[in-house]
Amino acid sequence: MTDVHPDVADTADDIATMEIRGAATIADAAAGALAVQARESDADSPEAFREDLRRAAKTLYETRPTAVSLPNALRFVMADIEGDTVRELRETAVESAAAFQRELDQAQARLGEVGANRLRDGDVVMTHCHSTDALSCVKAAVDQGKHIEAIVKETRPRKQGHITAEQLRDWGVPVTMIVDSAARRYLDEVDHVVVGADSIAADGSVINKIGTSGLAVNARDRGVPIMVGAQTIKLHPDTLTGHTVEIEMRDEDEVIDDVERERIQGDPDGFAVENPAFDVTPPRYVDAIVTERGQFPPESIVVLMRELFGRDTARPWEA
Ligand code: RI2
Repeated sequence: MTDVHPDVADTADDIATMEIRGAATIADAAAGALAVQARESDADSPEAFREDLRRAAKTLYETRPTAVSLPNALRFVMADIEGDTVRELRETAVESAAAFQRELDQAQARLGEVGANRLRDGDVVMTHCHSTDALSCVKAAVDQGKHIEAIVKETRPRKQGHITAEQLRDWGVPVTMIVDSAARRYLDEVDHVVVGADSIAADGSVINKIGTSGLAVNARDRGVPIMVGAQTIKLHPDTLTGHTVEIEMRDEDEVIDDVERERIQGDPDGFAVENPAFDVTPPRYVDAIVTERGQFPPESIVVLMRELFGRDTARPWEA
């Protein structure tokens, strides 16, 4: 049994440590890594080649299995690998990964056009975390000549809001950065909350960076519409068959380091820290889920999910 290609191991590491992050970026990287494994595999039989790919997929899958775009990317790429020879298998694998990456690329631009139609000239948006899908809606609106301003939530613990702020500023969108707990105070000045999704469940629940659900509840209370930008790669097919979405718990060091712990507590025992990465926003707090296939009320997303995934929730990374 050979190891996975070093590029696959590197990609897996980068996904695990969040060097590579954001659902679409993760999916793109996973597809790219499978293509490398396919190109570089020295398997001498179709069975060995398939096993090589399966192990690469498993290595990638195990990094952040709760980010659904990752298993969806693996499913998509692996589903189109066909042939009776290593050469055919290799070619179809490389082509399948490339087709997936092309589709992913176009999906975001299409989604952005749809989301931009919801934004009017002069609107102020509030963002949470960093989502390329959500930002594509703002970018498309700016490209349409609309003046958009942004209130950007910092998004603890990893502060990905800073990435959002920098990106928006580079597009000429005036940005005001706030700490997470200031969100409610600023909602009166906001026309749309625009967030992304890590995954979407069959009932229209949105799983996104921790803090999204609290923001959505506050926004609903203030009458501010909530738009979720999410490519269909974010749809979680396992939820069609009753599975729930597992919430990733990340290392407590992201919240508090040992020095700080020691300073506050003196003795780190009896002082627990929890660090859930995501939370679940129920569909009643979401106005629209914007995808590359159009805008959906959250309750109807199940129709799109069935159309795209059927009832097939293949797990090609399993032996
Ligand atoms: P895109 C991020 O999670 C955020 O929760 C963001 O909304 C979501 O991924 C989607 O990102 P993390 O990967 O695919 O930072 O829209 O944990 O870029």
